[in-house]
Amino acid sequence: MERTVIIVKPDGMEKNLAAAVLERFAKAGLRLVGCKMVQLDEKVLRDHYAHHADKPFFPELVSYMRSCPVLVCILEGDNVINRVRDLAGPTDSKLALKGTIRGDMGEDKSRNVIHASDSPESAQAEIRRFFKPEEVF
Ligand code: 3AN
Repeated sequence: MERTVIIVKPDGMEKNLAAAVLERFAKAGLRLVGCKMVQLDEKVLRDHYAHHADKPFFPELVSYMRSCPVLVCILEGDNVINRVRDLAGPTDSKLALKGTIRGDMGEDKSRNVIHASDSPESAQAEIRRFFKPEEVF
């Protein structure tokens, strides 16, 4: 069994899409083993997006992710990291196929509804970054 982290981003929260997003994962048979609403701060976002620190969109990305509370969840299932990324669709919502979360609910590269861990190493780091051990079930 593998675990992954998803974040319903500010555009998803503002559009009240959190339940619709979680329903897609539930219908795919993935189990929720952690879930909380949190206001992310600059420190945790700089850590989370460290691989984008030198990109021109980095300051905007950090301020966007701080613009309202988000929903951070851990999902569990076989091959869950790849399955969740397939259900999410590619980063640019405009390129995402209908039927994917980003294709159906996203707008562009930044307002793309969710974050999803991209590897087992990222998933482990993100579980530790966003959750205390007692918040994971
Ligand atoms: P993904 O979220 O699909 O794994 P990453 O890790 O490449 O994509 O990017 C992380 C986040 O950085 C994206 N979800 C998006 O919010 C933002 N981002 C990535 N590329 C761009 C871009 N070219 N312009 C604006 N924001 C971007």
